[in-house]
Amino acid sequence: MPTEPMRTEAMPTAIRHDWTFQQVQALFAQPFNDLLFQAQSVHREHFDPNEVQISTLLSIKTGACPEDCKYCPQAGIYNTGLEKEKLLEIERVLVEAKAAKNNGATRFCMGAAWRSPSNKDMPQVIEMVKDVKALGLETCMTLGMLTDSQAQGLADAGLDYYNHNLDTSPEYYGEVITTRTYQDRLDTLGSVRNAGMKVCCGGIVGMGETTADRIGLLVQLANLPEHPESVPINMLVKVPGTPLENEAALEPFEFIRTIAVARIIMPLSHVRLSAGREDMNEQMQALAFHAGANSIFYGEKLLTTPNPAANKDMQLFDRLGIKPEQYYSHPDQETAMKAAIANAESDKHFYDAAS
Ligand code: SAM
Ligand code: DTB
Ligand code: SF4
Repeated sequence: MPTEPMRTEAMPTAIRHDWTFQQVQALFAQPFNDLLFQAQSVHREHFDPNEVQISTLLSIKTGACPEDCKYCPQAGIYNTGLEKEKLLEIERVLVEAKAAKNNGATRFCMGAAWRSPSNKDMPQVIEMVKDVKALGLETCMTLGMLTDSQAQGLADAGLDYYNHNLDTSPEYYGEVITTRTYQDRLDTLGSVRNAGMKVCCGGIVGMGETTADRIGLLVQLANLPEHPESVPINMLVKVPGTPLENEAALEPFEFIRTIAVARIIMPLSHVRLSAGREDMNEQMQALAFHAGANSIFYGEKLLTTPNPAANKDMQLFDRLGIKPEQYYSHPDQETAMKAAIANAESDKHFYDAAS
């Protein structure tokens, strides 16, 4: 009986866009150690296993969103007690971007609680892209649905990445969002690609979906015409006032399996351990890195909810021997990381051996 040839260093995992549900299900169903070994092996074909890319988020327009995403504290129809804010002034954005850079981030991601940007807001947003980029940071935005011409305007301004998530499987999607369709999201991803920007696209787990839905999401992502360069895997942040506030927690190993399968089927993508790290202990985060996650959101706030303190992350990196990506080529970042570690060490109350 013919057998599959053994994969060697000289035969990297193929980049495929024809994954079937059954194939991805089989990856998921492997014994945990086999899955992690495979994920770590694929990871090492393309990445330094001890480097993690770090991005800092800023909400540039907060709350009062007209959409009904059931997970989201910014949807205007849920009472989450969030202070709404209009589009931030450019000066304020630049203060935050400079602080992110000084803390060692290499990418600055700006998010707005919009269904889609209005053409009236585009000039201000475009100026933000140009000015943040001029600081020497990579730029990312997530503003909702885009038309082709809005996407082109952002690309022309130099925007490096556009984040637009598929969130879940096509089958579960309607349980979570009713005000825009899955196809709307795919269309925006098409506009972003056509405009020449890099795509950041992933989803959320822990919303009450099944394993089949998590598989369905990953199949969608891997079968896009090109794999997203960045794949954020968010663990639901359960915000009081949202319809998903009492959702049962996802089993931690199921979360790690999701990361591992994303790594295997999108070998060249950065897989981001995204929202939800406040609810993960250090061991779980270390397992996620072992499963092939190689990007995080860094800084004490996501868009509106808390994220681990920067010095706590740097201390964890230090203990795991992880370096921020581009650490060696950015002297600023090396200085920032050393300062953050020193700060963490003099601030021992952040170190909780039980966590
Ligand atoms: N309004 C734009 C949109 O939806 O495309 C951009 C901002 S929106 C907050 C960006 C992404 O954040 C969502 O697609 C979702 O994946 C993620 N997100 C929002 N609330 C979350 C939560 N409570 N837990 C985890 N991820 C969340
Ligand atoms: C992504 O996938 N996760 C980020 C970013 N893209 C924009 C947002 C997470 C938001 C978590 C809830 C909040 O802080 O409002
Ligand atoms: Fe609005 Fe985006 Fe939140 Fe949905 S996820 S409610 S579109 S801010």
